[in-house]
Amino acid sequence: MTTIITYGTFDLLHKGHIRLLQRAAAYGDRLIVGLSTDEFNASKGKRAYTKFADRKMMLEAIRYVDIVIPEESWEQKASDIKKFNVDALVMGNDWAGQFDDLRKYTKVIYLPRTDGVSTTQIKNDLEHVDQE
Ligand code: C2G
Repeated sequence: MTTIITYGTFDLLHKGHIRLLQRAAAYGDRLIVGLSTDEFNASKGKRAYTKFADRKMMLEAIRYVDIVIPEESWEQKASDIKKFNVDALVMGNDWAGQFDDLRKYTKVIYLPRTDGVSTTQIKNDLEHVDQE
């Protein structure tokens, strides 16, 4: 049983998120997602539009996702890796190098981000839609 883990906020779910999950899942038999809680997002300087419970429900509905756990701190990754016997941590390459310290516990893979889409861009575009 090869276990992959990834972490994120996954707010306003879009194809960049889905493509990351799809590619991450392809590395193993099961994919665990550490989903940022609303409180942890605040510490990342982010405020998700969709609350944790609904983001969790939506991720669990994605065929590539097997387990969703709360991401409450930066430090939990090492213990998650041990607890779930993780074979690889997979993240988008906007995080390239940030988690190399975890190479002592597991493989660390950074995948190219999907160009042209981001939650921030969606929010900006919607703000400028002409009011009917
Ligand atoms: N992503 C992507 N392409 C995009 C947008 C996002 O591949 N166009 C990837 C990111 O690189 C990340 C994942 O999708 O691996 C989730 O992105 P976010 O929800 O923005 O997560 P982030 O805020 O980067 O949180 O401890 C790690 C953090 O929780 C990651």
